[in-house]
Amino acid sequence: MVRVSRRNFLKFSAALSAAGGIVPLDSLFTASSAGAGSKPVVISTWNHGVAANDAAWRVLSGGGSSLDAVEAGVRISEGDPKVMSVGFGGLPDEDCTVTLDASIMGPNGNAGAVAFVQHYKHPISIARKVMEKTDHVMLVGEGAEEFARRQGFERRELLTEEARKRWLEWKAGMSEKDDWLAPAVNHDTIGMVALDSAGDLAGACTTSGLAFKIHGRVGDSPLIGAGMYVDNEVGAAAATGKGEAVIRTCGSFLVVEGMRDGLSPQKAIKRALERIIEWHGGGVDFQVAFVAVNRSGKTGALAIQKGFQYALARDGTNELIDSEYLLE
Ligand code: SD4
Repeated sequence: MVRVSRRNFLKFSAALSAAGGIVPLDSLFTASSAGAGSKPVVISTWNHGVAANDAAWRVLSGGGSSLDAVEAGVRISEGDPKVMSVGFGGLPDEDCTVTLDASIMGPNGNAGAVAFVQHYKHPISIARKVMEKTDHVMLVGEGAEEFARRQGFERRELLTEEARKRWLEWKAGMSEKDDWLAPAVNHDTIGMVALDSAGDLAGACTTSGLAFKIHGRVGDSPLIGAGMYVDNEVGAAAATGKGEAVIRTCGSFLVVEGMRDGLSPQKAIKRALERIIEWHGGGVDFQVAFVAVNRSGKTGALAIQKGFQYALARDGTNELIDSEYLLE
């Protein structure tokens, strides 16, 4: 059963508060995921998406490109040590090493990605360099880091004291009966998709992946078509949640293909999530959620389980919204 969303927090853009404007609640509701499309618009995953949207909106409202907007947006989460699932301060893997994955895709169909990056705070910007400076799409590990160094990125330690403390607590609670199949403790990857005033789409996705994962594990976020996908003729989508389930089903590509079939972003996400649930035998206990936008600026967001939130910025508003979800 699809749950009706509840808006528990409203954040107005600098422009609105500067104007001293109080926006009637009803008018905010019409700017919801079910509302009519408009541009520019940006939608991103989780509560830290609000700050990320603010940065993206500054680019979009100044007439900037969706590609610049999504990069600027997710860099906020990457740089914030309090966001413990993305970038600097992200939770480490089982060996206490922080490894980052990211992907970016623009309106011309070009894409860039990096995975298993250990010493650079902004993998999304390295991914963009891969897209723009090479004819490759993806670099991983040492090769990605060497490329970043040559591009002038600053090398640094990503593990914060707080993240190390969480790792120590996790380690202390481990027993030999433990495996890596237990539900992951963090699902806070930032995925962001945007439509600019010129009508062009872009997407970005960046993460430290599942906390305490096996050293070397890479999830969906850096995989074009899984963690994020853009087709400028159709729409864009980005994923959060259990990466393995998203990889197996080419999740974001599936959402975009749903829109190509004529579905609204919301219905396209629903169809993709139903496929994931079905694919995994029905009653699943993991979380997967998508955000999406189509060419006309209509947005969608939906999760398998309760608890997912997304941030939506358009028309001078930036709201954090409790997502609809599919399973009880
Ligand atoms: C991954 N999808 O690496 C990511 C994890 C995550 O919110 O936390 N998503 O599988």
